[in-house]
Amino acid sequence: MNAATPLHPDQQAQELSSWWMPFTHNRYFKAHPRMIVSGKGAYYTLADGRRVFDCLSGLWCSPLGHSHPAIVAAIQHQVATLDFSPSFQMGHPEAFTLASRIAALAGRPQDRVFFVNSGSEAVDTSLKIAIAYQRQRGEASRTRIIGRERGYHGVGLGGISVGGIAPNRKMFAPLMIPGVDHLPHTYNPEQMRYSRGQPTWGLHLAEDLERLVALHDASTIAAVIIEPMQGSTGVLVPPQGYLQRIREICTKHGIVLIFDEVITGFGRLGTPFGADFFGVQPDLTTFAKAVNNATVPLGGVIARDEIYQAFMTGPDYAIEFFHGYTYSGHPLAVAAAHATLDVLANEKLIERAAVLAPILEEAVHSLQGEPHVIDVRNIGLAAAIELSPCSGQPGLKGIRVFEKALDEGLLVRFSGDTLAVAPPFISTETEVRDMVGRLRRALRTIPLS
Ligand code: PXG
Ligand code: PLP
Repeated sequence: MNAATPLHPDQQAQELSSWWMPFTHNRYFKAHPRMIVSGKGAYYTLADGRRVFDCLSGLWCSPLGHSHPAIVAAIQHQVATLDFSPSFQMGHPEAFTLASRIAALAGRPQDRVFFVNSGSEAVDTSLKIAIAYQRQRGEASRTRIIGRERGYHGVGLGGISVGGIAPNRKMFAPLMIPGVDHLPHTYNPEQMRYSRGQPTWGLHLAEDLERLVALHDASTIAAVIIEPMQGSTGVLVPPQGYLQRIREICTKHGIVLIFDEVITGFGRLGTPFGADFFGVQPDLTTFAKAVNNATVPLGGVIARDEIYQAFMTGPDYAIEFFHGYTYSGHPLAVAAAHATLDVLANEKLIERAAVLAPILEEAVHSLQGEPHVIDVRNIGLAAAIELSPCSGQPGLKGIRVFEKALDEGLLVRFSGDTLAVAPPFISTETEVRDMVGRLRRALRTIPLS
């Protein structure tokens, strides 16, 4: 079928029925399909020929824009040279050099990098490393993991257990890992509405970690996992000093601190990692998405050298960590990541994200006072706009604004009644301002209800 040829509705329903789509209102979508057929730079082309600005860089993952020629060439070359190679007891050179480059970019060249294929796998891998590390160092009673309310850590069984988004959890209660507890989230609209960057209120919420330590005893707690900035739940920015305080408490009690940097890694805050932006270093860092501009699935965990070393016991011919995926270190994903890191450096795109950040901040906060808008939050090159829900129909306003924005030539992300934007680093200043201008028009055309 030619992607651009519209189908008869009956035929369409038939064509769309087989794919059970992820995180999608399947029935609504299949009745009102929205197809993307190509992408170039900061724009997607839809099946009806419309060109739309990619306001969320794909799903936070394509900051260099789509089909970047250097990345395309690298993948094409790689698939013709070595399309797959096993990574259990074998290796290919570029995976090793990529691991070194990622550790260096994180400013921790001694650290070790474990490759996986998604953020969810990165999270589950980090939890396994944390638990096993505690055992390796003689602290086997440390089995609890502390997550955070409203946290999103992917959809693996570990990730939903430590995550804090109710719909992702409620159906799966019997599968959850035991012993998990959660820190409170830090969002309080009364105290921080329309904050620019980090809110000044909320540092005391870090003390809840001390409360959890007092409740469970440090000897039962292996790790704390948090996103430096909660992206998926709508750009919840940590209060000033909060992450520093979490770090101090973890250090004091021998708790491994995991930063889930699946969204904040590789430049989204205008620094290589969120850890750099906030000046707080974790013990384990998860990454995925932007590591290779999302061209081929890739994720990973960066581990402090001392954590790696704790596993290096026993005979040297024995496997030290029983974990890995068929596609760990996949050659295509690795080649795409090398090309992505080259482009980030050559085109100075992390610096560019830092330059665009205040422009985005200025622009999105100008939406304060527009119809439906009840809060605006931002950090780095990311922002969220909170909409007043339609009475009795949460989520409907989000869909309405999303659809109007599409008519204005914008692909924004909505989750419930929250809109999120995280434009590509290659965007121009005009495109960033124009994105907000179009959003304003969309907001103004939707009836108040
Ligand atoms: N951790 C964090 C912090 C994430 O944001 C994951 C783990 C899971 O990654 P994978 O690759 O398994 O999806 C994520 C993913 C959105 C959105 O619109 C966010 C994510 C994924 C899809 C959409 O906010 N975050
Ligand atoms: N299920 C079966 C039956 C398998 O053989 C494997 C891998 O060999 C897996 C699941 C895991 O697949 P992956 O390594 O791609 O995560």
